[in-house]
Amino acid sequence: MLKLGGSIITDKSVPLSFRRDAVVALAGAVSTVAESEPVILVHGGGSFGHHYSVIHDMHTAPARYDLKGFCTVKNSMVHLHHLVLDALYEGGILPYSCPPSILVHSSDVPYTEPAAPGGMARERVLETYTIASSGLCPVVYGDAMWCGNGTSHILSGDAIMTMLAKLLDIRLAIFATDVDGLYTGPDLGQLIRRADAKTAYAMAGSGRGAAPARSDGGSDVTGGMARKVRAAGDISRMGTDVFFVNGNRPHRISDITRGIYEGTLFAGKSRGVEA
Ligand code: IP8
Repeated sequence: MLKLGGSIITDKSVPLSFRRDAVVALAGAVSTVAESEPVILVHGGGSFGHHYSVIHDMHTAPARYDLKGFCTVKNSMVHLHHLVLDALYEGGILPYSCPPSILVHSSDVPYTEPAAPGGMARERVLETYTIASSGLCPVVYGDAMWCGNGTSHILSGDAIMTMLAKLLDIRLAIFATDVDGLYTGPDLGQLIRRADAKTAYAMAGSGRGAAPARSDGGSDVTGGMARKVRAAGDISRMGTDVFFVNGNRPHRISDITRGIYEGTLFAGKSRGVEA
């Protein structure tokens, strides 16, 4: 399971800027993996969804957000998703679009994460594995979601990663961002090679389940790196190895599946991966 972060698929400093070449290159690396094992992709919102979420003041907590704003955010994600699908196809992947609204019951959309499995359309989630096993590659994305009773919210791709990991037996979970992994300090400092769930929760700062810090200069309504790290803690506690790697070096993603990594590992069960 691989999350393509918004910082990889878009230029977050320029609204509505898709990084087509980066996604095509990633698809090339991922397609080699998909030849030997099922792959599920999730992508973030970057300078599409987050750009409009900030403008329309939409967040992860359900509320009666302005409906025009809700539609604008959601439409921007459909637009980005379409661009991602085309670039994945060009790079050698056969993408199967899975809007999150088919995987989550709208009236049950949880607003605290990790999300409860009760909120998921279990059969649909299990079906993503069957689809991935058939040679297609399911592609899910963070989105603006209807919650019922006039409320909506932003569901991040990181929360989707946690939700999928709860129902599927995931071998590896990889978060591709625009840096080499996680570092000991804010000015990069030293790359952390290996950590565990406890460290993840400590690093996420505000503690498990608490409101995440804005780690992206206020332009990331879902909490940026803090939320990703918390998701890594939750997924690794389920027994899956979780990696943070630089998506601008696509071979690092395929290397992980061969037992070699350059990045940060949150160790689940030991699977013999070497630094
Ligand atoms: O980039 C957020 O997904 P994320 C999607 O994975 C929207 O947090 C609509 C902002």
